[in-house]
Amino acid sequence: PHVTRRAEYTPPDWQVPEIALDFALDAAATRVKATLHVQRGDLHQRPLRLDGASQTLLSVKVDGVAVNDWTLDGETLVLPLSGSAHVIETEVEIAPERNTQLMGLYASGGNLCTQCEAEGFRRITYFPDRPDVLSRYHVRMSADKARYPVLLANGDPIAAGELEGGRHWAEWRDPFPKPCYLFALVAGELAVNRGSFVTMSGREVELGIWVRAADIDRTHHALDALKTSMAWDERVYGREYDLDVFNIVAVDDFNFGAMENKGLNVFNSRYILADPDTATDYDYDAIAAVVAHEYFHNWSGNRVTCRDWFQLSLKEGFTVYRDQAFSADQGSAAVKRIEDVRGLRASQFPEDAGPLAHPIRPDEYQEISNFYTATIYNKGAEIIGMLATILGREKFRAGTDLYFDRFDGTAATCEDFVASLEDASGIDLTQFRRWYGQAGTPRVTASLHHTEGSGRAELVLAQRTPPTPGQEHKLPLVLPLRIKLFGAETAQTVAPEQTILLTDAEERIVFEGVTERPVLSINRGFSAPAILETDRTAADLAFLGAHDDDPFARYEALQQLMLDTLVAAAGNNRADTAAVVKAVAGTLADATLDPAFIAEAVLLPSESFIGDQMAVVDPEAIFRAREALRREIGRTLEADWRAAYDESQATGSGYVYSPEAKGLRRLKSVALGYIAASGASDAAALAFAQFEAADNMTDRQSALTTLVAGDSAERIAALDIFYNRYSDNALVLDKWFSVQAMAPRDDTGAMVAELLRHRAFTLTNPNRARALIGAFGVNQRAFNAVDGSGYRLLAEQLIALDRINPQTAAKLIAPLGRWQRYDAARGGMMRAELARIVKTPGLSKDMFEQASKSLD
Ligand code: BAL
Ligand code: ZN
Repeated sequence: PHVTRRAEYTPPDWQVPEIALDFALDAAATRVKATLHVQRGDLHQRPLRLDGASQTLLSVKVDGVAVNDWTLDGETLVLPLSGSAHVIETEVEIAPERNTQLMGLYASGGNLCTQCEAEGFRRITYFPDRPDVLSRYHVRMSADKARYPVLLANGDPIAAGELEGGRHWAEWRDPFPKPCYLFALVAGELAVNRGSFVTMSGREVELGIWVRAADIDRTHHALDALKTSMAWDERVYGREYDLDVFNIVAVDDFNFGAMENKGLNVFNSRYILADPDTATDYDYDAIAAVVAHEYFHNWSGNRVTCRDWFQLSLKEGFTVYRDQAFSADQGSAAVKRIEDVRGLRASQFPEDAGPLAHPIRPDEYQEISNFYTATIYNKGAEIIGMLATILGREKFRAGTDLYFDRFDGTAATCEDFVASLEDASGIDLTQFRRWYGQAGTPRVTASLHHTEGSGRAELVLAQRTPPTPGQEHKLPLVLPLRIKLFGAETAQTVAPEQTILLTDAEERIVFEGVTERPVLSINRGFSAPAILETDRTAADLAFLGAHDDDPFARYEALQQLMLDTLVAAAGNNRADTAAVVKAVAGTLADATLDPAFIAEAVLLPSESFIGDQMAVVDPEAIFRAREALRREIGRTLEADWRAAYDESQATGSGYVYSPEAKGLRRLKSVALGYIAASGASDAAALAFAQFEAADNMTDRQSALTTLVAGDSAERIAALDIFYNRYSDNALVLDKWFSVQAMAPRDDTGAMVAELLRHRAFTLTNPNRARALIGAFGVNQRAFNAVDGSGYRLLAEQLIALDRINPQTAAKLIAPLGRWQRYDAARGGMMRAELARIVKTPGLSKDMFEQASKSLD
């Protein structure tokens, strides 16, 4: 397979400052005429090479004259040119309705839309498909007016008119030079929810959210989120929107969550459509976060783009950092941090510890689509967060201002970003740069020594990053660790919070004036994306769980206490479950705490996170230990759970989307889960009553999830009612599939096999595929069934999906790559399935890269 390497980057031979595109749109056969104004780069004699894929070339002209001296090198169009500037015209034909990969121009729900990042534009027309070729776009579209009454593209609309034969046309011009991955068009029958936003310099921007007419009432939350995002980016980063219109279109078939095309974001409908009856609080939050994320890309991604795809985290890590800060500002920052860290641990830490580990700035790839990963996005965001911590708010802002000023209108690198921060702050980031090139999660050990009566305490910190594929030896990283010491007796501060920059393999920090036994609070706020190993006792953790004044650290102490207990129990070692029950009781009873925080803090760590702590993952033992502890917490505190349930229910009735109301619903759902775990005889009836009375999807789905975990008659009834009520709503049906695929049941594997044959299941819709197959893959116990049936099921589905949509298929392979973490029997069966995938004839390069690397 062809490998692209970062070290081999060379600037483009030809630039294309202007491009005009003329689309004669039709689902079966679309004609695309492209006019490229090309300019030769530095002195060279090389021909013009235009990337292409899956299209039929009809004609080529150079400076107005038809030519036939072109050749195809694979699918690349090679044109010998003599001068320094030429006009190249090509005409091609493409077939949107046969495009199941959902890259390039494709059909979704009767409409036509595009997805070009990373390399989809070459499936539309011949072009140098690389992010450092920036062009001004002029786009003309014509189409059947009845079928495609709305014609949208990037930039501003400039003209429109009628044609014979029931067709019409529209022209759009985008004044900002952009790489082709940011090109977009949409044609279809769409209704619009319009709004407007006045920017900080007083310009009025027309906003539009375009969806099918039946969904228009589900667009208000997204429109509000867009306006809030625009104001936030002005306030926090000084960034103003730059076009007169900003459009968002929702489509049902989409590989990503959404796409930041200039002035015309195209979204997966799950990140636009919401009303209380169909969307959970989690969905509402995710919609606001993704709307913000794509909007923020207008600066961190579009105005300043990436030089090459190795720099992907330049825009993605930074933009995730920005959207996380935005979301934190909309409600409980502590809960948001807890959710983000939980997500990082669920998806990125395992990636960093497995066969697909890569640095946030990778060195090579076979297929760039495989690098839209939790590492590039979420670890990338953590690395920006550490830079913000090290620089402090003002210097960080000065650094981002300098970065935007310096690189506006250009394609930049991660190094450009770091150098801007360094220049603006005067802080040397030489060693920090290692984060960009080194994969793997660092492990930090911390032990605190104190001799009674000495007045001194010494903290010994050490860091080590385990080897990852291709990187045997790791260097020490810069780890900003926010640290504080509490007195074990008085719970007073004995050493105020400070941020220690751990830069060496081992360091010692001395604290003076320590008058009582200190307890260490470390990595407060999760200030560095590391795995911490400390010598804190269960009593210390319980103490911090009750007293730490950093909410994240408080949560973390409780999680560590639970984790230690569960790992011990799963390994058949002595486990002090009573300490966990007591800590949960104390948290639940603490009236000073926000219900949203309580709900997160009393949840046990996930089965997979427990597995990540074990030398060999034992999925059955983990499941049993966790269920037993859930039962104990449920039973011992049953009265408290009922009180919390009733209180949340009473205070939270009548649907409102606000941080307070969300917190109460969350606590209610967690309480319901524990009441059910207690084995109480009325639990199913209680859940079913909630299910039936719910005036919102959060309550309805949480009741369904609780019922699906048990064996009551209400389980089947609720599943049927849910299905029938929402059978015409694809996004809600996705939930119906997911809830069953994630169920902690003995028969989940068999259920999933049956659901694959359900008439509403299809592999052609990525959301549906992810809802069932993706959800099953992260159900640790069901997927790792001892007979290997889970592995076989996933491999078969991945092979089938790869023929339809390689990009989406390849993203679902990760669970099979965890074979090194399991016993020999399971590991052998996982490897056998990976080997079967690799040997499949006609496999995509997406899947080949992921499956073959996963075998190593
Ligand atoms: N750029 C791909 C989708 C996103 O990260 O916004
Ligand atoms: Zn992004």
